[in-house]
Amino acid sequence: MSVNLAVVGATGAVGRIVLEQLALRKLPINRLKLLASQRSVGKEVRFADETLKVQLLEPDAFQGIDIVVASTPDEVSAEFASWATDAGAVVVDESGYWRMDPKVPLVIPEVNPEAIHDHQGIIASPNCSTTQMVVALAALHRHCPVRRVVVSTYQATSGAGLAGNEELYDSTRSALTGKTHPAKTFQYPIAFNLIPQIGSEKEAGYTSEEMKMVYETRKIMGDDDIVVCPTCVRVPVTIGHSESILVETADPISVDKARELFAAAPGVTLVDDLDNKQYPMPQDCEGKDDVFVGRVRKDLSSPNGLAFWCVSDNLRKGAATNAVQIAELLIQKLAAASS
Ligand code: 11C
Repeated sequence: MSVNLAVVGATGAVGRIVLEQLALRKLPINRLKLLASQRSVGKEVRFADETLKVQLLEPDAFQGIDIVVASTPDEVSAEFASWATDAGAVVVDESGYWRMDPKVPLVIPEVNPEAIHDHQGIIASPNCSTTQMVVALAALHRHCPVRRVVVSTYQATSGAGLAGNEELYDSTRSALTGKTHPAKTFQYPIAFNLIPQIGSEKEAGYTSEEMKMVYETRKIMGDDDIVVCPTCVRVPVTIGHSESILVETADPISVDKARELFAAAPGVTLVDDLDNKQYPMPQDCEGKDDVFVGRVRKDLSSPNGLAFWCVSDNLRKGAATNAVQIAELLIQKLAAASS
């Protein structure tokens, strides 16, 4: 079977990769519609062998559409989602707006694919820093329940969209020529710097980005007893979020067993050979769909603890790839229902 699919936010940093993924993964698309705000209307975008024109995101835009893949700011998603669901489409939404709504499944296909069956028109895709951590944690959790996580992130500027990368380039050029570049997207100049704030203050001294890692992890893993203590940091890297993760499980897991679990887990690639300087780095993970894990070792401070390093392309598995994988699951579900 083939579907009519709309991509909302097609000209953004993630939307462009959604289109690449749709073509690369050969989704059975009958009609593809590209939607965006007035600013992008009329822009031409290549898809496979075609050139498509971006159309206006408006209430009537979803007639005849089966599936929507959307990468927009929260407020845009809050407004358009009912236009799509009223027209009978299912929305795969990458914004943060719907994720914690109890009626909306929050899905990582390698972790909780069954959750898509409970949708009521909207399925949410998690925040990028949550997704890569949960794909890795799930490998351990299936063997022995995860109880506590302490995570520090090193997040790429593209997490803030195309403007984030522009600001890194501009502020780097300015710094190299002895000038100062005003920070707009980030709180401070990002060149040659680290900024320990992503998002706004949310609760108890944690930022909105950090609290996403707390709440989304529990919802996806279906376990409200998992406690997460995050620190999210913006770093001068364009693509690829990195995370230093300490995890405590209900019983100890040996390093060898953990490596075996990571190596066998869907969506995980293990790169772990310190003697030969082999570990994941953002440069090597850019443009790839997996979550990369390395530096697996015992947590010296806890008998049930393991430490590891985790890197993934935040625009791919962290955003576009995960959403397109959810669309694939929906198409399988539609095909099964129609056979
Ligand atoms: C960042 N993780 O790196 C954010 C971007 O909730 O989908 C994605 C925000 C979200 O800035």
